[in-house]
Amino acid sequence: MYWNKPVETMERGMLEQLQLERLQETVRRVYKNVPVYRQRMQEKGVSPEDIKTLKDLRLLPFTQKTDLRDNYPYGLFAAPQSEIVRVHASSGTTGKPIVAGYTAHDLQVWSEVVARCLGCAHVGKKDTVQVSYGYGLFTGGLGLHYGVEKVGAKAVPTSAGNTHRQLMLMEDLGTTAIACTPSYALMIGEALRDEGFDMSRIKLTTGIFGAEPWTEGMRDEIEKLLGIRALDIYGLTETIGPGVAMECLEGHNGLHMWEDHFIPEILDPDTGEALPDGEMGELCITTITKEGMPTLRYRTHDLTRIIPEPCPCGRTHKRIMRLHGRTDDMLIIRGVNVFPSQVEAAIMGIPGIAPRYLLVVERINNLDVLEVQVELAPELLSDEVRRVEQLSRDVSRAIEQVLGLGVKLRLVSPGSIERSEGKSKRVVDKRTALTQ
Ligand code: DLL
Repeated sequence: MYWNKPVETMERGMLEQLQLERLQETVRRVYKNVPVYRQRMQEKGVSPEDIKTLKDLRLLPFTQKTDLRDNYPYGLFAAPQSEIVRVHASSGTTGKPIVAGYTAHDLQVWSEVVARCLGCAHVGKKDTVQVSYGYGLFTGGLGLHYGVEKVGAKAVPTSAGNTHRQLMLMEDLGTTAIACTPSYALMIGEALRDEGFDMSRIKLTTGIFGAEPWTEGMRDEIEKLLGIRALDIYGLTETIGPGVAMECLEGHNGLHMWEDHFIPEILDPDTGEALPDGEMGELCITTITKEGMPTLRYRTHDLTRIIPEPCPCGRTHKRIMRLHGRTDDMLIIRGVNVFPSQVEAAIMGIPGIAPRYLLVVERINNLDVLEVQVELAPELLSDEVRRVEQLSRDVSRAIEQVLGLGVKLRLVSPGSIERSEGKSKRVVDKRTALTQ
């Protein structure tokens, strides 16, 4: 079992000293190499020399997803392009994705933190791990993959989808652990049951689930269906990908954040003021070892709290509570991040379409289905059937291209999407499993 004991159980004083040194180095690096950070720091009257203690983190400017969008694709990179060996991407708030870059050292760090996560789940050399997160620009597949190899387990890179083949391989290869989104785990569990697989030939013991919100209720259901222990893994593209924090088997409550690589802060989402440990607020993360694209005080918009009590497992790295929701309107549909503003960007300017839309999300047979309702412009006569059909194809294609996700499109008659005097309602989320 992978267990970087000296680091994972490091005494707090030493850990904080290490964090300070790494923070200082990161701040020097971005100040020197990233004009946006330098300018922001100068505007706040802060220079790298002002970071004398960990508390001085609060002097630094925040980073937001919009900063990644505005500096697309490489503006926040802090290493020369010749040192970048990989990029990944995730949804931005409008048409373009956000891009993250990794140096060879960043990839080593990433494998290390994912390896620690697998260690938390007692996954090691004895295991065969089916990596059913998507491989590609999404960080889930490749992120888990290299961690699995680092712990010496056998990686089965099935990627997401093709459920029947997943089940066949699970049985034939003797898969003992699976990494995927919790909703896909439920689907797999149901398919195993419905397709009449002989459960005595399924060797699964452990699940590593994340990339979307899930609840204790969902955990119970997955554990029962698959006969496994289901553990929560957290991460985001902007800070590295999966592996920022992970539940351990001993604690089973709260996710250890690897504080020698990431510094967590909990903020009041409205004022941006730091809150004391134990209070619920927005998680803000500073990366302190990333070279390719370090992020200073990244506002995740994820809501959680720090659990101040030590964990029975002996790890000294602070735990965050299971993620509680978001402060913004980002939806996660089949593991893909979706902002309503992306749909708006896609449909704007298509002739015959009014800029009015509604996203309806449902979970049907444990699969998220996104219906997008878009209003036809009043001038479009509804008897022009061929025109409407063509329009329907154009609008679907425009939306699917921006989201990278299949949607069910419904063109609705002019004036039928509810108007509101205040903020317009863009989303109806009917997925009951997400209520905490
Ligand atoms: O979802 C990275 C990842 C891959 C994490 C595989 C875990 C497993 P992004 O696509 O950038 O990265 O999405 C990041 O997903 O800000 C959260 O809102 C949400 N999220 C990730 N993990 C969890 C989790 C990957 N365990 C965004 N619980 C984050 C709840 C999660 N939400």
